[in-house]
Amino acid sequence: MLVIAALAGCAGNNTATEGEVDKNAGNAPAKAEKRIMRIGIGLNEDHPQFKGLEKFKEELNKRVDTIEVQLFANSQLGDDRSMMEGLQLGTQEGTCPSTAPIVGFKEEFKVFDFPFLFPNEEAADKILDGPIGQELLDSLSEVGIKGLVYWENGFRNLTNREVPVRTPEDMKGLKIRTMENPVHLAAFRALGANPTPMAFGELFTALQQKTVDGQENPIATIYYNKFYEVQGYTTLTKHVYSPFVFMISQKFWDESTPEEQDAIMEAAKIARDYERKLNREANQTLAKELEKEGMEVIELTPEQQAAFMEKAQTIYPEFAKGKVADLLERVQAELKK
Ligand code: KDG
Repeated sequence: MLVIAALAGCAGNNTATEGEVDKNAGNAPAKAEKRIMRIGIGLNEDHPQFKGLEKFKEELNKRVDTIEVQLFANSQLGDDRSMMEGLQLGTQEGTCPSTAPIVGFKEEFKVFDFPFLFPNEEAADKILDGPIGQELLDSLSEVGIKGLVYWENGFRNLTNREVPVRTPEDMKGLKIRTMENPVHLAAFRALGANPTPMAFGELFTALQQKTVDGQENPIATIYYNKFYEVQGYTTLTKHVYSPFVFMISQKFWDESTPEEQDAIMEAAKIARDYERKLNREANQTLAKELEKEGMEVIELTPEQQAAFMEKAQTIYPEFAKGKVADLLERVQAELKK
């Protein structure tokens, strides 16, 4: 409790004053204090996610001069879960996690974890940018978080150190790091692997020290985080589409003026379109670069991919329950239209 109280105490200090106001005290009117918006992510500065945040900062600066955005990559402010807790406490203002770790805060986000749900990015955009996606973003307010918009992480693929995986049988016994999410863990167990949850910031070292044999992430992350230095094979399983949620603390949002709120939302949307474009280009082009770095990149035949789909989807009944089942049905119905 003491730690929480101390952290919450710091939160009130998130303002900065522009210029040397003190020297002019009594002469010129003091310039308005800027509120600081600290945004942290797990990925690094090369990833489209960080470029998207830079775009957000630029666009926000064009619109208001009362907010100073500060960006932190490489889990400098913590992992996805602890950063979201920071948003709730008001000790950090923004972050952009994959939806998978959000299920610890709002179970309904599990709907995006069902393997092989979205056939392509456009189908994902349709759901995420439509009423279902909005409903889920709005529900975050109940846990002290303002969900702004969805950005893209992308279709996840398997990498591992030693086996050219082409069938679920090839994964037998492989120790695979997943995000902290029960649906992902179950799906990898169903595929025959030995999954273990871990924060992203610990992953490279775990691969290097062989604590785990493999992991799963979109191509852009595999490339920009240099996983090719410690992994031999990428199999293009595309087993799940990971959205990012760009989110800020409800406290920061509520303390913003209507003008600032409009500016935050507009900048977040412009940055979303920019980030998705960069990310799609990266996910299209970087497989070749992985090969140049010495990785074998395995493209599955439709039959091979169907074998992964069949096994992974056996977990649907276990997790399609209650509110999650209703959402899943609505997503599936919408995708059929
Ligand atoms: O910046 C986002 C990352 O923290 C994380 O969500 C990336 O997909 C990810 C993973 O595998 O943890």
